[in-house]
Amino acid sequence: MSPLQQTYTQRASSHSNPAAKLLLETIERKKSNLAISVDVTKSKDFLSIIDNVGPFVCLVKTHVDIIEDFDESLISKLQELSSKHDFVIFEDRKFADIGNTVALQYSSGIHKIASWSHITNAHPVPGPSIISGLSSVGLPLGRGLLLLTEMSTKGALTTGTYTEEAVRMARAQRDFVIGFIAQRRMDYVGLAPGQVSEDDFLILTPGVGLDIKGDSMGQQYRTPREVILESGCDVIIVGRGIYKNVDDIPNQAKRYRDAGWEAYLDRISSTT
Ligand code: 5BU
Repeated sequence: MSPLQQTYTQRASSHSNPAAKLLLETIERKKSNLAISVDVTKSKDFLSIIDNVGPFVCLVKTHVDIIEDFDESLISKLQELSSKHDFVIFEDRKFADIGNTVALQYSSGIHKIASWSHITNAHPVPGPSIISGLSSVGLPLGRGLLLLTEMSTKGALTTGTYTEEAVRMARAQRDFVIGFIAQRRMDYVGLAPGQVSEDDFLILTPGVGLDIKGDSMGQQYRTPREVILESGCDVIIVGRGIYKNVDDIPNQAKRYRDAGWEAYLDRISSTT
């Protein structure tokens, strides 16, 4: 059965990767397919936003390298919030180097991403060795990887055969690759017409906004309805749309959570 016809819970039971299972179960438990992207530079703001949106999100997406006053205690505080509010952690590191280097970047340095981030992501541009390198560190820890097969920005080069080859790479390493950062479902990409897909990849989608269509630096926004119902994606990733007005953060989080969940319920009822 296509992932489009299944509930998040049904899909959780067929995933063997612990990070994928955890995310799908969290989505259903919290009735939220909303991920917050917390792109702020001060630890205090970072933790405060997460504590405020925690009840409404299934996942918190981080860019730890932009935090100016980073130290290890930030990670313990993030983990405490993850237990308090029941959300999954995704460091949006976008690895893009040879296998040996990405394994070191993932495990070591100041951030030691693999030790705390359930999910991370990588550009497929170096070829399958980037997956093997990251998998050598992440798989024993029960982590999951998303490949970037499409980007939300104007003029992105992630199209055509690049996207197709990336999906092929993912199919070959299904134990660690749990899905894609993309703008639509990827299960059928690269298959011959009529060929049935056995895949259930998670699709996490940035470039989501309810009020504006983009920013001044090439970002493009679509609504939760377009992303979840029309394009069949699984998780909406929202950043500034939620936290740009500091006094309204919980309200905006709730608004995006409701819009994402309603679009999912409509999708399930229209395909079953
Ligand atoms: P925004 O404030 O909702 O525009 O933030 C979007 C986030 O998603 C930001 O952290 C980006 O780094 C991230 N992102 C994106 O916007 N588009 C992409 O194609 C990818 C990541 Br990949």
